[in-house]
Amino acid sequence: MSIDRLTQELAELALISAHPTPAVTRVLFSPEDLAARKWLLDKAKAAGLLTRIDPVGNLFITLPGSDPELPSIATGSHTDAIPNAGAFDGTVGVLGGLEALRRIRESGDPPRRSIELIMFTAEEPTRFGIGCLGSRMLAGTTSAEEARALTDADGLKLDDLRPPECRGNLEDVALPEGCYEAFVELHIEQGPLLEKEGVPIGLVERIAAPAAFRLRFVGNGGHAGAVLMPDRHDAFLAAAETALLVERAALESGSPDTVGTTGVLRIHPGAINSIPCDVVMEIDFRDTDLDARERAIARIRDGSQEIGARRGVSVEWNVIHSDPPAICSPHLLDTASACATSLGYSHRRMISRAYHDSLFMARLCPTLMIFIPCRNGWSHRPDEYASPEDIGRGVDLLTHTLLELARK
Ligand code: HGY
Ligand code: MN
Ligand code: MN
Repeated sequence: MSIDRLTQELAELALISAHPTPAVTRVLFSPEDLAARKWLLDKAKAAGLLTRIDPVGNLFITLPGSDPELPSIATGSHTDAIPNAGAFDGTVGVLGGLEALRRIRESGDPPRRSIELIMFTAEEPTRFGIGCLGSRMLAGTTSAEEARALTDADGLKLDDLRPPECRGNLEDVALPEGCYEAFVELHIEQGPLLEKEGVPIGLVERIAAPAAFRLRFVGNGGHAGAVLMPDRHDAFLAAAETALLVERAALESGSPDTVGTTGVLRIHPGAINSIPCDVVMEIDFRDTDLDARERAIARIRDGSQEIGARRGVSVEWNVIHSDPPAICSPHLLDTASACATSLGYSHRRMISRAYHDSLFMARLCPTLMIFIPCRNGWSHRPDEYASPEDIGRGVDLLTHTLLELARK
């Protein structure tokens, strides 16, 4: 089956970006995000599929089954992109899912269960500092009230940003458990394993548990020339020492999968001749081993207080989110493995170190992720790349797996 249509669409979507190609930037409810949503809905309608949008902006594209009362089979991913990202993170799962639905519809043999493609709102944390907002709300992990309280760097809230077509009641987003029979997400690996081993397909058993924290350091500030070093309470240096502790706690956690990143730092007043008096720092910390993660985080939290006390800087610790890892469905793993074997695709079981909407869909129904290789394992950068051949195998397997699940 030709992959040209999908390859062409991935290239088209990549051009809907706040930054010039090859960079891709599409932040929640930015003009580019809204344009990408409209582009996708137009594609879905042109394919004769049903579409709807929920109050937080999750898009649902449905291929009705012959027995529509049965719980549907779902697939999906995201099209939002962090600043200076690539063309394949998330989009392979959304456009690959659209391609699968079109192929099934074009086969003329309707599935028994309806198959629903979901484009999740805000998988990336860029706008509000929390990832997977759309799937968290579908799973009821984030309430409407918590979502309304979120503010972006400009103080804007969800209700300031939601486009007219998403104007419904946020309380209506959450879905009941069992609403879907299964959920399968196709995604690039965002790691080097599959390419290194020359294996075209990864079947994900566990999705790492992400936790994120916002720290605020408040010191005395002052004139960069007039305040002598022993008299300083420099908020940035307390943050810098804490960032190094994040690295050490991850390296010394006792688990090879622990990763810690200080990716956001805001310094006030941010003038070259003024000592930083107020610094906000955001930490992303993950592991598939929850105990190892929690031990390392406790070390960072206690250490940051010790650093602040020693430097005369106050330290505020806020949890942005702290989620348990997801375990994928053994039944779905076996189903996809049998489909891959029938297609002649070698495959391996593995973990996901990135988080995905599957992390929250796993709270609603049996869930599986299918990975394909990406060049050098690179992702979240403009030179992120997945070949048409690898994407084609991923879509073949996704299509066969969805069909297999939808016929039961
Ligand atoms: O950060 C992640 O793991 C995902 O790409 N948002
Ligand atoms: Mn991403
Ligand atoms: Mn992603």
